[in-house]
Amino acid sequence: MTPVEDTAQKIRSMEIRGAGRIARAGASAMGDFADSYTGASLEDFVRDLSEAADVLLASRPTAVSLWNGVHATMRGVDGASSFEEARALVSGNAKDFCTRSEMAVEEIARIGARRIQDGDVIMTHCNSSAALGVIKEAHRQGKDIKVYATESRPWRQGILTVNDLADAGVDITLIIDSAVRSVMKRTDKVFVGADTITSQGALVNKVGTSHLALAAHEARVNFYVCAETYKFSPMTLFGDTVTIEEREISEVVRPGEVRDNVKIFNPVFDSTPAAYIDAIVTELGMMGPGAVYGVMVKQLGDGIFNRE
Ligand code: RI2
Repeated sequence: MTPVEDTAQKIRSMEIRGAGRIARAGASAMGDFADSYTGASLEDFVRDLSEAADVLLASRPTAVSLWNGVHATMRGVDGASSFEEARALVSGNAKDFCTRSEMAVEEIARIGARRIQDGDVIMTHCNSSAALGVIKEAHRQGKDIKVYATESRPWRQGILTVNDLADAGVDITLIIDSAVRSVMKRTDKVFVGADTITSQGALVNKVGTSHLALAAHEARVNFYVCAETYKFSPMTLFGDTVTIEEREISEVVRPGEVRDNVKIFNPVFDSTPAAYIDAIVTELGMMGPGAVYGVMVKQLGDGIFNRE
């Protein structure tokens, strides 16, 4: 197995997971591919690089962060005049992307923590490093907060969340996913992460997120999304829809647990319309979902999403 295939396999099996982490892993794999490339022809390099990108992008379909991370590494390659120049570009772009990604998560923590007041009760879903960064920063600032975290079936990423927050000293309570609506009554704010944000400002995130949003809307609880701007999907500007990943039924039931003629449907993400989102916390600042379109158009103009 090549190192690129190894990274793709780790992403597919969820050994590497979380939209930001898979983006950095994809970008790093591209950088490593360039650094260790043994050929010397520009043409061969560009072709093989593109194949490596395809292998990585096939590993998980929903989080556009992976697409943006992988494509960020290829920026300028089409205009390179030599193999060495192209290799240096990919290697440098990969490091830049990872640095910018980590800085964005830290900036989101600082910006998002300002929305949290002393005494707030917060709910979160799944395991988002961006959302947890906000919560931990508020706690670090000495704000007295209490957090409810969902279990997040079937992968139970909520267990990672509660242990992380417990280690940070946050008052944390685990709830099962179906307790969301009743616990929303005692919640002040919801903070979740994002796998993809569409040009319409809709959020695609771990399945169950849309239930939190509906329950928050009903209970008049503010619903915040924490997302680096490389989770904005340029493809949705042109009308593409986001593919919702369906995973193995073995993630839902144990072998022999249900009759053979029981069908199992395991979509692992869902879509929350912009109408249920109060604000998106990005590294550029807080924005309403309606502002996403303008930011995407500017990013396209700046060539951030392009290879050139
Ligand atoms: P950060 C995760 O997906 C969750 O849906 C989470 O909300 C999102 O990525 C963003 O995570 P999965 O890989 O980038 O667990 O904020 O399927 O860490």
